[in-house]
Amino acid sequence: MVFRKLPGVSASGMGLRLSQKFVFLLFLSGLVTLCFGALFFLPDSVRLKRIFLSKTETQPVTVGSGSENDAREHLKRLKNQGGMTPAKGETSTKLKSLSRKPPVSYEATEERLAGGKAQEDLTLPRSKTESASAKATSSDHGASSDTLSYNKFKGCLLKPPLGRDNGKPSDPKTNERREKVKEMMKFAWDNYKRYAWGKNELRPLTRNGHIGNMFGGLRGASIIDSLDTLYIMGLMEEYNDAKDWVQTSLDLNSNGEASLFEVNIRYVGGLLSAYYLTGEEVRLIDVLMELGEKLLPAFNTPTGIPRGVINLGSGTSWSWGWASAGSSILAEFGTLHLEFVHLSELSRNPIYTEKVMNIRKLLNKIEKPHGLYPNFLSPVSGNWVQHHVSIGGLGDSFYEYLIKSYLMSDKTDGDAKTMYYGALEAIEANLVQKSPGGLTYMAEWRGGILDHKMGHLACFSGGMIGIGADDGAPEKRQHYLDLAAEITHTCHESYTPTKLGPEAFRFDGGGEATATRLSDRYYILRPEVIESYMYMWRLTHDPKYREWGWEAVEALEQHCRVESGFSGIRDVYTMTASHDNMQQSFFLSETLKYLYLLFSDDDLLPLEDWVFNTEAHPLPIIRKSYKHDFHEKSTSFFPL
Ligand code: DMJ
Repeated sequence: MVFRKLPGVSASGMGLRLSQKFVFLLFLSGLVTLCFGALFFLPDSVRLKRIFLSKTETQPVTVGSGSENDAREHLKRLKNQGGMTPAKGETSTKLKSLSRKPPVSYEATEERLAGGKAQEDLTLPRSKTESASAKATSSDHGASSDTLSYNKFKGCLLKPPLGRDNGKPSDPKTNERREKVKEMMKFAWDNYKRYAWGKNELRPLTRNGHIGNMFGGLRGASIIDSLDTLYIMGLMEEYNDAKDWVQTSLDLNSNGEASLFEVNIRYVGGLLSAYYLTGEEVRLIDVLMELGEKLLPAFNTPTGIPRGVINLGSGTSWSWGWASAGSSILAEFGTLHLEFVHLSELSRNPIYTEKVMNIRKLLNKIEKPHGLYPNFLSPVSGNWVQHHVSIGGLGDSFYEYLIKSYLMSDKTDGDAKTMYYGALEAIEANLVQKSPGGLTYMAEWRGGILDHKMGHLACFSGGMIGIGADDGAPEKRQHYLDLAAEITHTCHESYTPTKLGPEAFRFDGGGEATATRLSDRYYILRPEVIESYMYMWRLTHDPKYREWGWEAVEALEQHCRVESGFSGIRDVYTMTASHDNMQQSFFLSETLKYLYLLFSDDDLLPLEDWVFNTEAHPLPIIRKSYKHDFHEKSTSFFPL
């Protein structure tokens, strides 16, 4: 109609001349192209862009169990069920929609599933500003009761997470030692903050930050890794700085190549712990949900065994160049279980649990040489690629996560238990050795040939065997505790003469727990030996473990403390240190935390309620009484 009034437009039909029609069509198509093209220039967070330019376009085809599309479907379903409208002023993505669903306590869910409790239990988190303004106080360590459901979760713990008096030991000497560790943490943190804020690690000699390439462009690894340590130590000003950084500056829109394992144990683990300890879900939950989704495409392989490296932007994943024949690494794909189960618990999305259960199923089914689990597995064929077995690097935390999965499931995960004790039996039969000098150690196994070498990383196994002792066969319990003590003793023996230990030590060529190669003599502030002291102290209360821990504190002070932080050293056999100029983030999350716990009462993060992930981030045991049963009840799981 409008056209009729235009000059030069005839009244017949549309009334346009051919040339006018052509110009008009040209104009229209130009406009459409312009609008669509403009989408490319919008920030990633804009919803329209997400709708039109779905990330799945760049994903490899999925064959394994479940897929990222399952997650998207799930998100869609949730959204359709309502309650998922983005808050005003916030960017909206499917993911953020999910994350805005309040974390529901296990107890609340249980009640809802039973058809009893009303929806008030699903209290929405307070707004960002409200939460941010709920500043922490030193007495409550910042714990807020943001949601009723969080309170309910806390109500299900057997003991208060921080103990009666934040774990303060009554013995003044022990308390002094604990205060010393706290001072070390503050010193390490202050220097990180001063010289490397927002970077991944501090370079304490050159006084600058290190980014590295493990986290795919993500920043602030030392911040995320420190959240829970600062919190349990009562360093509240520092904790609040760390929390504020997460809320305002942690950027997940990175496009780099990340280690699935490292991002999981440090970022996912660190954020989960921070949430469970403090209840401050704003941004923590959002970030966790978004990060979880970003990791899922790594599982898009024919077997569902994830590849080791993932581009957090595109979702493309591949195997490490150094891993034989495109294989995935046992200690990497076997160290996801604890965090992924908690991601499912918080999001009420079973996909994370399904992914790790699929790995478990495959490993359970596959034939194992002498009952052992080799370190390399093809994510395409699902077969072992090499017969190299190690309790140290490449294998270590797979075993750790078996027993901890069992413990974290409130001892209901029978498969994890069977696999753990089966693996331990095979390890004892094939790898555990006694040196001529009477030291017990874990050798490495290469297709039946033993390499009489033990890595520093393998020293975590003292603690692992210790915490698993009680649930072994009754006739084996004392034996496991003895074995744990022997391994811990051997690792302590390797800490000489600086009282710090080498990266790897050997028991051949006349050596006893000694690094014979120059290239094995370095110490990079690793926690594993101290980790075993902490567990053995909790299990036996033998005072020697605290004495050994104190030796390590003094050695760290003498050899690793420099003017602006702590640094690894190049040779543990030289009294004049040569520093490597790196304060690893695990020094803050693990080494100092385990030392602090060693000098604290057992009621600080009691083992009855918490398991530590492999980066020492405490995760709560999921009680039978409030655990979600996704498989049976998933349809009735979400509020309609
Ligand atoms: C940590 O990142 C974790 O403990 C991991 O499992 C192995 N190594 C480092 C610390 O040595």
